[in-house]
This record gives sequence, C-alpha cells and structure tokens, in this order.
Amino acid sequence: MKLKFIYGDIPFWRAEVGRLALYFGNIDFEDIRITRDEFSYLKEHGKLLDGTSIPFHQIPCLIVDDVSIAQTGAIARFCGKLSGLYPDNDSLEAAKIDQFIDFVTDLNVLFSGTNNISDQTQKISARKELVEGALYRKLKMLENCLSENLTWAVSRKISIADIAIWRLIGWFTAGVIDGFPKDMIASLPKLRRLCVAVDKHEKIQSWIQKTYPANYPRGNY
Ligand SMILES: N[C@@H](CCC(=O)N[C@@H](CS)C(=O)NCC(=O)O)C(=O)O
Repeated sequence: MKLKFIYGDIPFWRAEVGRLALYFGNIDFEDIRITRDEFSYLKEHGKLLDGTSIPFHQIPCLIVDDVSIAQTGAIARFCGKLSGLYPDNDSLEAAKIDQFIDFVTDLNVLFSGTNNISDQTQKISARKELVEGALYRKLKMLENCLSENLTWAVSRKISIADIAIWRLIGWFTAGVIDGFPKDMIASLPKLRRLCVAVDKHEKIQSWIQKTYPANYPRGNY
C-alpha cells in the first residue's frame, strides 16, 4: 500500500495526528508539504496540480494508492489502525478515542470563530473573553474526563487521542496566538501531565528532531 500524506509545512494537530500515527508504526509514507499557492489551487479546484483529487477542497488529505481520503478524524483513525494507536476490533475503546478527537475539533472550531474578526483589538478582546469563559469551561471538562490513574486519555497506552490533544494544546499555549496566554492550562494538572508525557515520548521526540524547525514553540504544559 502506497501512502501520501498531504498538508502544509506546519505541525498543526490536524496533520500531526495522522503523520505521527504512521511514524509510530514505522509505516512508510510520502510526507507531502504543499505551498501556499498549491493550497489556494486545491481550495478552488479540489485537486493538486498533478490532478490528485482532494475531495472536500480541504487538507489534510491522505492518498491510499489512488484513493483520496479526507477529514482529520477519518485519516487519524485509518493511520491509527495501521500503527496500533487505534483499535480495529474494539468498538468501545474506539468510541472512547473518537470522543476526544471530536472534542479537539470542537475546541479548534471554538477558536476559529475569532479568526474572522478583522479588527485586531476586537480580535484580542474576543479571544481573552473566550479563554476566560467558554474555552476554559471546555478545557475543564477535558480535565475532568482524564483519569487520576492513567497517563493517557483512554487506556494504559498512548493513542491518537493523546496526540491530537497534545498538539492542539501545544498550539493554544505556545504564545503564538494573539490573546491566548501561555499559562492557559496551568490549573489543569491531568491535562498538563498528559501533554508532558506525549511531548517526552521517544517517538514524538524523534519526530520533532526530524521534522520541526529548531526551537519550534511546542507549548507550555
Ligand atoms: N473538517 C475538516 C476541516 C479541515 C480544514 O478546515 N482544513 C483547513 C486547513 S487546516 C482547510 O483546508 N481550509 C480550507 C477551506 O476550508 O477552504 C477536517 O476535519 O479535516
């Protein structure tokens, strides 16, 4: 099976959850990082310049032989099944993981609402309100869903849920989003512990060395 993973040249959670799942399983894939111009083209045409289909005109997209698969969650599950970071015969365990992936999407969508505010002062104030209100409320829910006795979100072993949570929280707390403070999860110890554990994992560290720019701001846990 030939795999091509298509996304931009940034370690955004939507891409990292799939790329890292493949890397964890030592599964060969072509890590295609498109340019801004190529992104504009695919948004308009639903394909790459070489004709590769991009179903919903969005990335990430995974090409499996000649079949194009879209949607972050679908790709993450597919890659996770190949690598053992997602079960292929335990529906309950799978659903437990799915709920976290979907929750990470919800958090992302909550943030995205502030992106359309063109006035910078209004944007920052909307984000501050979000961080202190709806977003923090959601983060506390996430904290409450984590167990005292487990390092990882779902079981005694790392899954695609942990990778998705780690990268989204890493982005939120890296100090790269205007209006988002670096100490956003300071009072959420289980979430911090999970993020630190993912960040320290040897496979994650090796991927970071291999693909992240030096001193890339990964977040504050
Ligand atoms: N529902 C999609 C959303 C993906 C998404 O919004 N991707 C962004 C890049 S991070 C994109 O392609 N935006 C272009 C657009 O929506 O036109 C998923 O889960 O993968």
